[in-house]
Amino acid sequence: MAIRWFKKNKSGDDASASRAGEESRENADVDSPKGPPAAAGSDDSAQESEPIEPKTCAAGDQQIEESKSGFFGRLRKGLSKTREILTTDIDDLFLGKKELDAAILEELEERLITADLGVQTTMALMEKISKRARKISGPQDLKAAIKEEILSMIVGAKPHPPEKPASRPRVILVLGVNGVGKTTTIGKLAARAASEGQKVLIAAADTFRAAAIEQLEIWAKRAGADFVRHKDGADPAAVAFDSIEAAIARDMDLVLVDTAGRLHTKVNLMAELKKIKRTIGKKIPDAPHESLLVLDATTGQNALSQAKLFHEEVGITGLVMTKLDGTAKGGVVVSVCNSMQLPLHYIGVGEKIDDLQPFDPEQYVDAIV
Ligand SMILES: Nc1nc2c(ncn2[C@@H]2O[C@H](COP(=O)(O)OP(=O)(O)OP(=O)(O)O)[C@@H](O)[C@H]2O)c(=O)[nH]1
Ligand SMILES: [Mg+2]
Repeated sequence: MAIRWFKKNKSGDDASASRAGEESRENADVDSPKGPPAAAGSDDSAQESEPIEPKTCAAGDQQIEESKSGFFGRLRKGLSKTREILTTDIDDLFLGKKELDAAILEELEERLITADLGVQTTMALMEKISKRARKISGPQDLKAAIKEEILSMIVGAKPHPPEKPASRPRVILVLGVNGVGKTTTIGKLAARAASEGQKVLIAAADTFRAAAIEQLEIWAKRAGADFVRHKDGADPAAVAFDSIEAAIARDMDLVLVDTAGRLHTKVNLMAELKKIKRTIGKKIPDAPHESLLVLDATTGQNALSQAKLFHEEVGITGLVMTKLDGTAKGGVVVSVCNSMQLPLHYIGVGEKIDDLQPFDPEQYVDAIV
C-alpha cells in the first residue's frame, strides 16, 4: 500500500530534492578562487587569511519572551496542517462501524505518508497500530494509539542537558544545506544563551555567500553577542580559528560558528567542514562540543537523507528542525527521530528571535495528533 503510494509520488520528492540542491555551491571547491589559498598539507592555513578587527556588540537589547503555553499555542498553530492530515475526519472513517478494519488502516497509512513520516517509519507505525487493532474501538482509541506509538518513536530524541565541557568556551558548529535556517538559528541560540547570562561570541565562517556576514552581524547585535569576521571569501577555518582565540582571550562561555550552506553530496565541501572542525580542535582539543545539523522541515523526506549523509561524512552530534510553522510535513520530525539515533535539540517555528524552543516529544505529539 505505502510502496504503491510512494512510487506514485516519488517524482514529487525528487523535485524537492533537486530544488534543495539548485541553490547549493554545486561548483564550489575547497580551494576555489573564491577562498584564500590553502596551505599545502596543513590546517595551519587557518592563520593565513587576513583578519578584520573583531567587533564587540552592545549587550543584549532584546529579551527572549516566552511562556510554555504561549509557545505550545504557536507550535499547535504552526502544525495545524500536519494535524489536519493526521487526525481530521478520523471520526468519519469509523462512520457506522466500531472496529478498526483494513479500509481504515489503509486510509491511515496514506495520511501518515502524506504528512511526510516516510515509508519506513510509516510501515513501522502501521505494524504497531495493526497489532493493537483488536483493542481499538472507535476514533478516540485510534487517536490515542497513534499518539502513544508516535511518542515511543520520538522520545529517544529528547535532548539531555549539555554536559559541562572540560574546557571553556563551549563551541557549537552549525551546518546544513543552503537556506535551511543556520544563520537564523544561530541568532536565536545566541539570544537564548545571552538571556541566560552567558557571554556569547558568533563566528562568521560563512565567507562564501555575498551578504552572509552582514546578515549574521545583524543577528549578533540583536542578541548582544560578540562577533568575529574576516573578509568575504576568506578561509572559513581561519575565521573559526581566530574566533576561538578571541573567545578564549575574552573569557567567553559560548562560541557559535556559522558555516556556508553546502550540498551534502559534495565531497569537497564536506572536506571543508572537516577542516573547520580540525582547526577548532587545534585550539580546544574537545571542541567543537556540538556539531548541529540544521534541517528544514518543509523539505520533507529530503531532510532525512541530508541527516544521514552529513552524519556519515562529518559526524553530527545533534539536530535542529526549522520552519515547522505552517508546514504540512511535520511528520518528518517523527521520521528523522525514528531513523537517526541523534537528539533533536531545537525546533524553529518562525523567523523571529524567540521562535526557537527545545524539542519536547510530548508537546510535539500533542501538537500533531
Ligand atoms: N518560517 C520560518 N522561517 C525560517 C525559520 N528559520 C529560518 N527561517 C527563514 O529561512 C530563510 C533562510 O534562513 P537563513 O538563516 O538565512 O538560512 P541559512 O541556512 O543560513 O542559509 P544559507 O546561509 O544561505 O545557507 C530566512 O528567510 C529565514 O527567515 C523558521 O523556523 N520558520
Ligand atoms: Mg546562513
